[in-house]
This record gives sequence, C-alpha cells and structure tokens, in this order.
Amino acid sequence: MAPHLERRQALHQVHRTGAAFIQQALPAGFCSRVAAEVAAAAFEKLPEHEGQVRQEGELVVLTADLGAYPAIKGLRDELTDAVRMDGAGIAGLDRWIPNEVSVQRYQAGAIGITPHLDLEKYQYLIAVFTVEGTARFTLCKNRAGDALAAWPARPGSLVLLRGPGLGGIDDGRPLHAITGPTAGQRISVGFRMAAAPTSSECSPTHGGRRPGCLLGEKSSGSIETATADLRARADRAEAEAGALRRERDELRTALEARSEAAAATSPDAGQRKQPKRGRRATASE
Ligand SMILES: O=C(O)CCC(=O)C(=O)O
Repeated sequence: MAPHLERRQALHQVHRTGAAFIQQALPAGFCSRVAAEVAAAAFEKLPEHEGQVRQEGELVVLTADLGAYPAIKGLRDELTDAVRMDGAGIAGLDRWIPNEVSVQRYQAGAIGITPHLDLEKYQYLIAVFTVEGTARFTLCKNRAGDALAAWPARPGSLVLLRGPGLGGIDDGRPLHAITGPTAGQRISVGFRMAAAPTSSECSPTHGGRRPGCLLGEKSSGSIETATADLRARADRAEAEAGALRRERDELRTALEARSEAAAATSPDAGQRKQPKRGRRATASE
C-alpha cells in the first residue's frame, strides 16, 4: 500500500474535492496475484445503457466472505485498516467497512463507462484499484465529460471517490468516467460499503447486485438504508454542533474582550465600579 502520509493526504483531498488519485498504491506482483485470482470469475456483461450512461465492460460482484479470493480479502482488510487510521478525523471513515467488491473487466477499444455518479447507497468512500491494463479516468465537470482532472489508471493505481455522508457532506458524489484500455484488457477492483441491498436490486444470478445498478443514481429505501442515512445525519449534526459550539465560544470571548475594552476606556470607568461594590456591601449587610 502507498505510504501513510500519501494516503492521509489523498483522503483529505477526497473529503475536500470529491476525488483523489494515488499512482502507486500496490506492487506489481500483488496486482498480478489479484488478476490471476479473478481470471476464472463469472463476469457478466454490463448493460450497454443505463439511463443516459453508456458502458461497455463486464462485472462480477463479490459479496460473500471472499474465501475464494485470498489476495482480494487481504487487500480489503488492509485497506479498511488504512482508511480508518489515515482518515482519522474525517466523519464516516471510522465506520467504513467495505462489504461489496466489484471486479470490472474491459477489453481494448471498449467505451468503458461514460460520465456517471455511483449509487447513493455506497456510503462515505469508494476505492478502485487497477490491477491490470491502463485506461484514462476522468473526474468530470459535466455530463458531456469535460475534465476537472484526468488520471492514468494503471496497474497498482488507486482512485478514491467521495460517497454520501463523508465528512458530514450530505451527498458530494463526483461525476466520473473511465475509458476502455487502448491495448489488452483492464481489470479494476472496487471496494464499496453498500448501506443495504434492496429487494429490487438483488438478483441471485448477479451476486446480490443486478448488472448496471452500479450506475443507477438513486437507491430505494430499506431499514438498513434508513439506518445508515440516520447515522450519516447524526454525524453531520455532530459536526455542525461542534462548529456551532466553537463559534459560540469565539463570540463569547470576543464579547468579553469588547466589554472589558469599553469599560477600561470609558471616562467614568472608576465610578461604574463604585455602585457595584456598594450593592454587594448592601446586600451582605
Ligand atoms: O473501472 C474503473 O476503474 C471504475 C469504474 C467506475 O467508474 C465505477 O465503477 O463507478
């Protein structure tokens, strides 16, 4: 994994701007192990259209205990610990537990996925490693795909995206797109924390997520979703309450300083203190 400081800076950047890129997050040998592990997985073709989004690639979603995928399991565990440690102080990251792994495969010349938002149910953070092949990842200004930033998603690189609730931000999901590789194939491994699979999203043939729902931009309700939403709102309320407390304290300090200054510069400052002493004396008699 990338050094501690680089990860920390990247997580703060995700919080502030919506996305960050780490060029060298995984060693080449480890990427090859992950690619070999998923080579025989049951990929399914993504639907070509999802609303206004176009996509060309394949997907397999791993939701179980990952026993058959030891390298991915190890990566998930290490990533979870790293995010908790390096994201300390960014609301939501202390409870980020990726429970869904999406492995995506694209062939040379494929469209990839045109500008889109990830589903709202993916809370706090999305982490996508590239383990094979190269493509251009774009952080988009608009649906036309104009770039705010563009990064080469190569083996070992990591893209981090903001999910709902991160740092108390209600919904700061970034618009993004990925091309297909220019040669060979590209494989990405994405880690997400799904608040809950809903009955309409579940299908036994698709590992609990229907193909294409990756790109849907709303999720429907369920108890788990509602619970996660309440948690995110509680985090936000906590952050706002902290900010209000700090503002109150600053205002109080400023007010005290101002009244002391006013009292000190007033021509009858000495006299004003007299009645005070007098009253106290009177009261105690
Ligand atoms: O395959 C990738 O690198 C990322 C694909 C993507 O944009 C997504 O899964 O939302």
